[in-house]
Amino acid sequence: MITVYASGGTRSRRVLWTLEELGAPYEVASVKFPPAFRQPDYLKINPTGTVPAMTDGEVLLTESMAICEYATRKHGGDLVVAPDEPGFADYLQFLHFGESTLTQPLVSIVRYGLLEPDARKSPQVVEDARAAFATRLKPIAKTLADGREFMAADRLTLADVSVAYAFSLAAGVGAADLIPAEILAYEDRMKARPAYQRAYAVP
Ligand SMILES: N[C@@H](CCC(=O)N[C@@H](CS)C(=O)NCC(=O)O)C(=O)O
Repeated sequence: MITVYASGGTRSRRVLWTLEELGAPYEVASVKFPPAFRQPDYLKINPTGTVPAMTDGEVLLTESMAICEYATRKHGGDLVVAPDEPGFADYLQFLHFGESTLTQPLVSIVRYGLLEPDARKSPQVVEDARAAFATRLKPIAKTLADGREFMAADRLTLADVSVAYAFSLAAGVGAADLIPAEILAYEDRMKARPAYQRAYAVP
């Protein structure tokens, strides 16, 4: 049985959304956020203190998209795209872009705009991060400009799970104003999915 160590509003949402789409059995272990300060015993499971983490028997994974891929490969389902399918390159690009490029400026906003004590907050870092996020939305808008419903392969894939989380985080950190209408329409399509709603409702 998969156990997901999760905190509401975090990248745990990607994992829960994937598991809900797959209909895979899992249990949630709630972790108080930020874990390193509010739940130090969690460091015995994940020494980096980040969420999500996943255990499945002896297996431990601590990268959200690795957990999503693990669950998909283990439980079947068409959330991954094979090399011989149309959309494989877009799938790979946005699977990684969502975490490595799109989410990163938002992390700076979380830290230097919200979490740090006032003396360490930095309006300059937040401004720079907002600008970076706005720039990094451009490849998404360009890709969606052909009228596609999903990021790749004409169906929901882990590429959507990866990028859509960034939009929900942007809303949570006051950066939704940077997201153009066509991307918000895409996000609305994701939000309309019952599995998304079940996953994002987990506190
Ligand atoms: N690349 C990792 C990043 C994990 C991560 O940084 N999670 C954040 C919450 S969304 C966290 O736990 N931050 C607390 C900390 O860095 O101490 C993933 O995709 O799972």
